[in-house]
Amino acid sequence: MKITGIEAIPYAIPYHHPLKFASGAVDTADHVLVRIHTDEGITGVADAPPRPYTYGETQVSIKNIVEEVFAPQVIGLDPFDREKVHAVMRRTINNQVAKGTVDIALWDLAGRTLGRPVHQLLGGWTDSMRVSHMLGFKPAQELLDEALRFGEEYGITTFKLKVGRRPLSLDIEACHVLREGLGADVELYLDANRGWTANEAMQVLQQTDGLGLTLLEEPCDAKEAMSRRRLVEKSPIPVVGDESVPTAGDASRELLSGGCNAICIKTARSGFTEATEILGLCTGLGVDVTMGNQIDTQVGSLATVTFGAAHEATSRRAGELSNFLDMSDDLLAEPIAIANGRISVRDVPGVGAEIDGEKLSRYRTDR
Ligand code: MUC
Ligand code: MG
Repeated sequence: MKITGIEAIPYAIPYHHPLKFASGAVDTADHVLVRIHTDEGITGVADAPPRPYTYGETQVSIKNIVEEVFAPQVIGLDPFDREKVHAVMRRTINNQVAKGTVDIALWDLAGRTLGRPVHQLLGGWTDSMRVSHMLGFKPAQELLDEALRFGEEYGITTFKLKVGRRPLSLDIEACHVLREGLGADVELYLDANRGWTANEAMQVLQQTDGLGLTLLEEPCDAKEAMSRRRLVEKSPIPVVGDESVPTAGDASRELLSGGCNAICIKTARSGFTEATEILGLCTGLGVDVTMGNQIDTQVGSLATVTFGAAHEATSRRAGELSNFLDMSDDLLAEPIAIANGRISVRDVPGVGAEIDGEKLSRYRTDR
């Protein structure tokens, strides 16, 4: 079997509810759909969400790196020789989302060729994941209304609150209002996207003491190594590395240097192959993992469920899987359903992301 072509198709789908967070905001899914074609007529597909404020990649850079740099060196390889494709991609530094998307498309291709769901090829642990919903910047009462609505409509009982605002009182108030309004049984955790200093994060932890928050993600820039290490040592809850740990090397550096003591795995930037390496590091070291969301479409969210449900360690916590609900539309032919707070894997060959051709024609921006 041989790879005969790779397409990187830019498209844009507006959000009806933009998401705001400390490092940026999203009001349009200006993503890239990657399709890997083969001489057997089987095609693998995956979605790339550009996040310039997180990794420096843009829609244009992802399209170019995939089509102009990777494709010429990868065409002709057997898609099952994944390590050879990775050797090609390793020759270009960074560009994690472009690389992760190619990797997921290869796994999709493998599943479709073998006639097996990729969640089984990866591990086959379970058939669904509990959903955590991400709450962006909003006044405290609106955050509570949104959380209550998601609890009622979808059965979601875990919420990640975007924080990292100044004055700190904005986020501290939001934590108190959410806990008061949602009750003790709902899980709440924080993600500051590097918005604070380590010392500010410490103040927030002190002033939210007793609220039962479970995790604190990227409180400050991981490059502020000394103060961040002090925070990790003193924090009563795990400090999660997210954008500081896109690769297995980054994860080991941050864990070993005390920059974090839990890891957020995102398939959008690590693919399934590097996500497996990161997961192995974490389980080996006894470190908790979360399945994060790169503000993914339904195509991307399906990839996260596929990886998360495949392993025991990634299924323990709720995965961040519901941002697509804020989009006005999607490319997935059969929409994802959230029932009783859970999303199921698809028991079809591959990852299960069948693309609606008419919608792709409508939203693609290159024609
Ligand atoms: C997250 O967990 O940080 C926001 C920026 C980004 O790159 O991902 C999102 C969610
Ligand atoms: Mg994060």
